[in-house]
Amino acid sequence: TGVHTYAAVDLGASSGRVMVGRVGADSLELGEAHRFPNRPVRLAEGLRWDVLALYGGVLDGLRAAGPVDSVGLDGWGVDYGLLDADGALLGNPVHYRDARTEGVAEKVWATVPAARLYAATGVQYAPFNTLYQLVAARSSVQLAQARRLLLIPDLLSYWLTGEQGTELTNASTTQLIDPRTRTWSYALAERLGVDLGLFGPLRRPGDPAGVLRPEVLRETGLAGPVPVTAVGSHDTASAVAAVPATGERFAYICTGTWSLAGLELAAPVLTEESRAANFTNELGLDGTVRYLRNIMGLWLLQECQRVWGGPDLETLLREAGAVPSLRSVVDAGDAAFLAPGRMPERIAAACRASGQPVPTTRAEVTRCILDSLALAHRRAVEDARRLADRPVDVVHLVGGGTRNALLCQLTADACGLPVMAGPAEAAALGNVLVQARAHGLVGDLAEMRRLISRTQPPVRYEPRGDDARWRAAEARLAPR
Ligand code: ADP
Ligand code: LRH
Repeated sequence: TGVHTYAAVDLGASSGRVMVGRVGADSLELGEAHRFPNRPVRLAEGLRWDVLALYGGVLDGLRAAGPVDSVGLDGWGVDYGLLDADGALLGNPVHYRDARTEGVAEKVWATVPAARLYAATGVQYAPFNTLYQLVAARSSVQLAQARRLLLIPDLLSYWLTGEQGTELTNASTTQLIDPRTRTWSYALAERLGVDLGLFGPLRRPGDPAGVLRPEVLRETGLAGPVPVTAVGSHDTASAVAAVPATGERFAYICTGTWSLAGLELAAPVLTEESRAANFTNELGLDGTVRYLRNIMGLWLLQECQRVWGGPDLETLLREAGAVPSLRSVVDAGDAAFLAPGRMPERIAAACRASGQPVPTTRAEVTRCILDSLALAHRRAVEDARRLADRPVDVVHLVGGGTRNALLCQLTADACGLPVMAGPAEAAALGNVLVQARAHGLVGDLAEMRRLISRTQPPVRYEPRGDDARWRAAEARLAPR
């Protein structure tokens, strides 16, 4: 029939899903085979991922997907599992929101100053960068016993195939890669006592990554051989690859648990000004650089929903839509919101501290979060185009947050630019198309994007022209 079928495993911080993409000469369809929650677990030793439950969800998803030509895996960045000499997992992978990295960066900077670290890796400061996690774990029994480190999507890929590797786009979130050479930063690792031998060989998106093991075929009812193909295994890399841009003058914002906002560039920006603005240079498909800033994202709302006992999201957003806009805003780029817990209180405290009205009802808190996210989107787009010296005519919004029409409209208003919203499952689409391309079905990145824009047309939001109000709201926050 000329139509090929690909399973995309996409592991987000809030849910995992197995999506099925059908790709033809000029067609692309995506369906959901299975979705499962990703619920971190707090143990006495700290916050951990329930990675076995995720693997179980992946197997269920592959069973539900049925026959496929290939499987690809992507997931959130920076975190990893350790394997012992027998290839068995050592403990539960540590969650990037765990407190073990508190104060670690400062210790690292005593050996390699922050400015040199940025010049060498282009990665923004975040306490959870893999580099800091490894330094935090330096004297742990587990790390001493470890013979292999696999980033989360690579770990699940290993369990499916028995083969080990380190996919490049996700490796770039470790802060151990040089974005100019696109390989390990050997000198830096040595200086900081990080053993690069722990990582498996680098793989690039499109590389073969093994075949499903016989036991996996039996458990999923699939008939082999089923190849696994390396994709942009950092979920943000896959999502950016699926931005349905038709021109070049676009900014993107991937909105899910995080908002990742920035530009696609041909080369990294490693200036001191860029470091001060906390922009990162992660690696994308085909030699591109994802020049972006991490913004707390819908995590702020997820955490409030948790405290409120899981109210209906649609009702909450409708009520928030009726609350007057921009009464109070918080800095959604502030790492103070990184840890879980007591989110409505922390947001109220931040409003109080900056002398703004304190949101009290759920609708007011939700409105404050959405206004604040839109404001952070504005700042990031503005900063990115200034720091990279690139024009921007349109903002593409992708990810689960595009299902939130209020957030899309507020982002258009705040940025003063048209917003093209969708697809919501961009990471899965990028994952599918890289597999399809590895099998000769689609062309370059621009062609992939045209195919997505034709088959999954985004929704357009026009800015409503109240720039002065957004500027005034911005002035209430601490200068960046
Ligand atoms: P991640 O991949 O980080 O787990 P997603 O991209 O799946 O995140 O986005 C999840 C977020 O999308 C949710 O926290 C929620 O705020 C938003 N979202 C999902 N579905 C809807 C919906 N039907 N209406 C409004 N917002 C939604
Ligand atoms: C989004 C994401 C983001 C990383 C964070 C840890 O899911 O991969 O790009 O910074 O998780």
